[in-house]
Amino acid sequence: MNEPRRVEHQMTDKGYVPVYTTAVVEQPWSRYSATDHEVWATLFRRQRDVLVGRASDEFLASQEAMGMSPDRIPKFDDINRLLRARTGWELVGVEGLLPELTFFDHLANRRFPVTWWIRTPEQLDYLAEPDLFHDLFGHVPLLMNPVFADYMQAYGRGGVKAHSIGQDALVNLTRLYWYTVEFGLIRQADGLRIYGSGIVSSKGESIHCLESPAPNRIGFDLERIMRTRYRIDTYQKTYFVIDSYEQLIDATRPDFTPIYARLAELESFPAGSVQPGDSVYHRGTGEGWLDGGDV
Ligand code: HBI
Ligand code: FE
Repeated sequence: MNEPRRVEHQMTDKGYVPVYTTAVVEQPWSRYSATDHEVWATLFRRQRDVLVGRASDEFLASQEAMGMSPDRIPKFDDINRLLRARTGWELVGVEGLLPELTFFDHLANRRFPVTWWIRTPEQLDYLAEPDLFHDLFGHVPLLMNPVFADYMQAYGRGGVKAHSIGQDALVNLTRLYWYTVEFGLIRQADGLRIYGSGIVSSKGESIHCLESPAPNRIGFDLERIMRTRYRIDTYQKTYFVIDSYEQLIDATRPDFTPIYARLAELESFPAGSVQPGDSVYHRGTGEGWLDGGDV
């Protein structure tokens, strides 16, 4: 069970891309190896050590409320009993990255797709696709929070709609997901804290995003974020800060169609830029930034 079944890749005109499989699969819990459980335990302990004091109170409390521990890989069935009762969400096992529309449709129906396999010991520090640890440890806990749970469903519904509008709308919406769900920060009375899943599953970025002088830290602004390109292969150059999870759900109430139309006429912003009108918590020094590569 060590070698997770990789998502098949094929050569296309866009290069070597993963061929998405949309199948929903049962979590093969009894077939996880001792090594799989050890990888979970190692990553869980390492991340909890770095996240206490850095992750949002809500994130840490939700993980504990779910009974997540380093002892073993959690069972989707156990989590689903809790999650369905709390916010009506459930986890579904998948092979890996899904086509965007399939992914949005799951979220729109309060189903969060969780990759069934966990990375190998050799991939402890980085792997390109979301594995079980990234999804289960990173994304699932905040689905216990009713407001964030509503935001995730609203995002899914928005994604299904953006998919029918076109690629530009999808790019705008994906940036919103990237700078909130994956790499978002939240302001607490005792300082800035992490809630983004891409950060909480990475030891280095959990420290970098709050303590390095390099990145910008800027207050949440919906259209500013939807115009801002991001990085896939390095730490983010800019982190956006919400005041509350309610701010996210409030931002997704209006119909985005006129926003997409307005943004289609405007230039996008480089990932590391600071714009007039930004509410700047910290203007980054930019040290270590790579040029190019913003998407
Ligand atoms: N598929 N399984 C899975 N998990 C994701 O987080 C995911 C995805 N497909 C597409 C995707 N995320 C992003 O492109 C979203 O912005 C849609
Ligand atoms: Fe993710």
